[in-house]
Amino acid sequence: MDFKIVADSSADIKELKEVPFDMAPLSIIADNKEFVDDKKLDIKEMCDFLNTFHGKTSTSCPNTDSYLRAFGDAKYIFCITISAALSGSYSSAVTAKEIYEKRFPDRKVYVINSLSTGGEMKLIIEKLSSLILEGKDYEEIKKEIEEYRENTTLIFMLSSLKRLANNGRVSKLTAKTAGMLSIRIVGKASSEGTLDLTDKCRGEKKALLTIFENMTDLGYKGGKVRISHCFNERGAESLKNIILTAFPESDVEVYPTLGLCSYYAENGGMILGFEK
Ligand code: X90
Repeated sequence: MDFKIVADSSADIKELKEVPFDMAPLSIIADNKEFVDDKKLDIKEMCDFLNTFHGKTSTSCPNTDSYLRAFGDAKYIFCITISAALSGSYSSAVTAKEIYEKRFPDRKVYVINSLSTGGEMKLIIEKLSSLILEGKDYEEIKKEIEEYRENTTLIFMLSSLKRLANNGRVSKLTAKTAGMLSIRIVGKASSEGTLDLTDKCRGEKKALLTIFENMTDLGYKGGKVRISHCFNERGAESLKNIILTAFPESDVEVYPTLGLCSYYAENGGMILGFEK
């Protein structure tokens, strides 16, 4: 096949059936220990380590070489990254594209800044995959994927904003409002690809109902939903049930976050991408 899909590891996807796929891993760093968010990473072990580690931790985006490795030798590549407003991943991918296209003038890379992460990236990847399997050409796929993206969005629920605040992705002041036992912060991806915190809920049950309300306010009508969670299968399944009760025909998948999203969402967190 001439096509390949590449995504950074924030998409929470290790492999894809039917269409060639590779991921460019981000890394989680604690002192001199580095957790590379690839297929081999033991997420439970990393989370257990980080939850008892008191030193400084941070993350880093894939470098250009890691994108070039993921591109392999494909003719047409669709490469999707976490929001450029949150990470340098997009800019590494763009540099890799420039090098790749210069080196191989008959090959093409289309880089997509998802303005999002997690489940919304997964939806875009699933759509790319079906367009490729339908036999659409490179230019048609570019056009159709941009149209599709207008109808997807992302909501998240977090019980702590500690790591997001420590790494400068939300303000420390905002982070203080979370972190209280039983408080759940609900938010969405803004149109600029930043975190927009919308609700502070007492208890997870209330937070899940708020998520569903926000979904319908944003235009959810029973389309696909992709929910990744950090050790909160129960919460994610409850949300799935709320959605299925209202929209019994909808296609809802629940699965665990990989390393990068586990680090930022922290235990109990969940991220959901859905079609509006
Ligand atoms: O380059 C890097 O070091 C990666 C930095 C990533 C920072 C934020 C990741 C957040 C993941 C939290 C909820 C999702 C919010 C998405 C809004 C666009 C998970």
